[in-house]
Amino acid sequence: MAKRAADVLVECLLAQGADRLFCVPGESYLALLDALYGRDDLETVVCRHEGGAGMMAVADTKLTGRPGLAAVSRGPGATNASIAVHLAEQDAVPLVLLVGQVARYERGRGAFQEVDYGQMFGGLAKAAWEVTDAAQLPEIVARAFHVAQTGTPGPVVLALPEDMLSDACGAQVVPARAVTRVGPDAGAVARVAGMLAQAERPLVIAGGGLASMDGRAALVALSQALDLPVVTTFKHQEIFDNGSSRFAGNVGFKIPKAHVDVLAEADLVLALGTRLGDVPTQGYSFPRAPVPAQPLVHVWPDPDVLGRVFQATEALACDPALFCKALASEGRAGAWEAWVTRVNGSALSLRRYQAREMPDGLDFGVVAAELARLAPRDSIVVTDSGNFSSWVHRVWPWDGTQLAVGAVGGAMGLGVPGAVAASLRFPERVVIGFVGDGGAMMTGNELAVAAAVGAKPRIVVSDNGTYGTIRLHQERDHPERVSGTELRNPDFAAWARAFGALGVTVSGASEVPSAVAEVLAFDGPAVLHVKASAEAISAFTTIEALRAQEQA
Ligand SMILES: Cc1ncc(C[n+]2csc(CCOP(=O)(O)OP(=O)(O)O)c2C)c(N)n1
Repeated sequence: MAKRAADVLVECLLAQGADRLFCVPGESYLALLDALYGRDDLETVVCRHEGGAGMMAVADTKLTGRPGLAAVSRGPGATNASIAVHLAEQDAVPLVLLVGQVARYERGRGAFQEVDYGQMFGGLAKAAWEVTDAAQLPEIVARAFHVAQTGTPGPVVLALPEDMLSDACGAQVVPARAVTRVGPDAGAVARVAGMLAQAERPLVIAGGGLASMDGRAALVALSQALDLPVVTTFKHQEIFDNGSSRFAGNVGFKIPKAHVDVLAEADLVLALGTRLGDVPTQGYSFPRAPVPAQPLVHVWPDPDVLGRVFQATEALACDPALFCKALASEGRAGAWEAWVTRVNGSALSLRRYQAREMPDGLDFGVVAAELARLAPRDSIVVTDSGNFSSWVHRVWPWDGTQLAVGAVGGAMGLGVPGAVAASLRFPERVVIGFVGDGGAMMTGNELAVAAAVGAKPRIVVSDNGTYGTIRLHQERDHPERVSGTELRNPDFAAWARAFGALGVTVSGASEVPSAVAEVLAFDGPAVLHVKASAEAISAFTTIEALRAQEQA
């Protein structure tokens, strides 16, 4: 009996190395679900919202380096999943999203839940193709995975007409194509070595393009060989040992100006594996756009990115890890111990944290610090987007070996599904998902998936009764006019228990050590509900201080 296209599709996905599909079902791809029936080589993880399914796939790719895979229904399923497509684009990680599509004879007729995905995802995805001929399915799947991983990695959407999936298909599986890693031009590396020989205060800005273990090793080797200080980009603090004498900090949000001023003393910047967006450049101020104040070496695999904003002295379209290796082999070009000590001292001053007594709840730093103290060193940290993560970034003992998942693109809702996906991928490790009360309620229903599949994320909810990040901006721009940022929350411990998870609430510092120990020791999904202070609005400031600044 001839195979269905859906059966061939499963074989194609396996050939690409896929082993897990996050999905919310839809009648538009029943044949695919049927082709997955009873298979254990391609696990189907049934999620509760397509945003959650997509976020799990994004987290999975961040942990494995292989493209994340999700399947959603047409129309509303696809629109729900679009947050993950946007995030994969912002974070430059490979994602393949399969979308059920109306039958071919219905296309263009305004059929039930019909969407033109090429248009819808046009500005978000690297590509969005509709497979109208089953005979071409293997070739298009192989291309989708390839495009997702090459150049600037990102999302690719495949729309699969419902009737096409049931067509007889005799096409052969197309094997995975190797992703070419382009090395640096030898002449350019020699010129960069020459620039280093002239420099007195060089600085490396290292981003997610070096997040693989191979990339991190190459970065460390470069930093050691040439004595280069390294500052990491937003949500990529994990890629370099924060205890190293060459650690120069993290250029995330709300970094104290004093530290940025020290970094800006650099007389040569090597931006490696980062696109240099507005966050790592602190609003395009350091390096300054479009013409930096100091010579800039920019290394990123995609030539389209280089030169788009910054006028680099040397722009190398190549694999950043291969660049690190090539430059390290050029040998040490100069001596700048005092500079390394200076930037490292400034970075370290930001990592020291003194918890504050607050009138309205716990300084979230108390909980983050206790988890940092007690959690196993190889714990995986997943952070949602929000101010609570400012404490995590500040107090976590990042040693360059840990895995971490966070949304560079700042999307809320990655925390809970990301932690579920991480726990599924690394069942033997402790996975801690930090979320705010805002993010927890966006995709927190995915806790039901943890219970269903035996994942054991430890979710830590900072319940400060506000969309704190926005409140901080609001207090800056419109002091004492709290509008649209307050939250009234459920009892998050009871909420956890409703999912079959452990639920523990802490409201005072003295309760924290035993609560943290209990949550870490629990053999199942758990929620630590932290009654957090809103006054302590971030790890760097308070509402009172913001208001005082405004008055001054
Ligand atoms: C999906 C999405 N919606 C809205 C925003 C805008 N936003 C950024 S942070 C934030 C508030 C986060 O609040 P919470 O999760 O409670 O954490 P907190 O900042 O209070 O620590 C909002 C609304 C966003 N980044 N993503």
